[in-house]
Amino acid sequence: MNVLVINGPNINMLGIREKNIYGSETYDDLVNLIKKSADEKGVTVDFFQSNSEGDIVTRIQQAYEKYDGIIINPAAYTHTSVAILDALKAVSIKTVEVHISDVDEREEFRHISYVSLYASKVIKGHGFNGYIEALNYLCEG
Ligand code: CA2
Repeated sequence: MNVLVINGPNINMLGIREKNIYGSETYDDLVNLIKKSADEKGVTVDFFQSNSEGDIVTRIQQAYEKYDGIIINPAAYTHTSVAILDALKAVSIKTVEVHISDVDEREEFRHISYVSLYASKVIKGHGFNGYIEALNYLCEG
C-alpha cells in the first residue's frame, strides 16, 4: 500500500509560532512520526508540502493511479479551495482530511471545508496523532 501525505501552506512553520494551537513540534518531526508508523505497518509514504494552491493541485493530479490513499491537511486552503476539491475528485483516490487543531472550535471561517465534500473521513483536533489515525483508517481498507 502506498500513501501520499500532502500538507498545505504554513505547515512548514510548525513549532515556530502559535505553539499553543499547533504544539511545539516541527514539520520534520511530523514527517518522522508518520514515516515510523508507516514503516511499522509496511506502508510506503511520500510527502509533499507546499504554500502554493496550484502546486498542490498539480501534485494531486500526478498521484493519479499511483497511490492507494491520500492524507491531506490543506491548511488555510481547506476553507477556500474548490480547485483542491476538484483535483481530489478527478483522481478519485481515497482521501482522509486531517487538521491538527479542532477547526470547529475556532473562528467561524475555519468551520467551512471544501475538501470535506470529498474526503472519506475527517480528523480534527487530535494533533499530529490525527495523521497516524488517518494512516490506520486507510490501512483498514
Ligand atoms: O489545524 C490545522 O491543521 C489547520 O489546517 C492548520 C492551518 C489553518 O489555517 C487551518 O485553519 C487549520 C494553519 C497551518 C499552520 O499555520 C501556522 C501558523 C503560525 C505558525 C505556525 C504554523
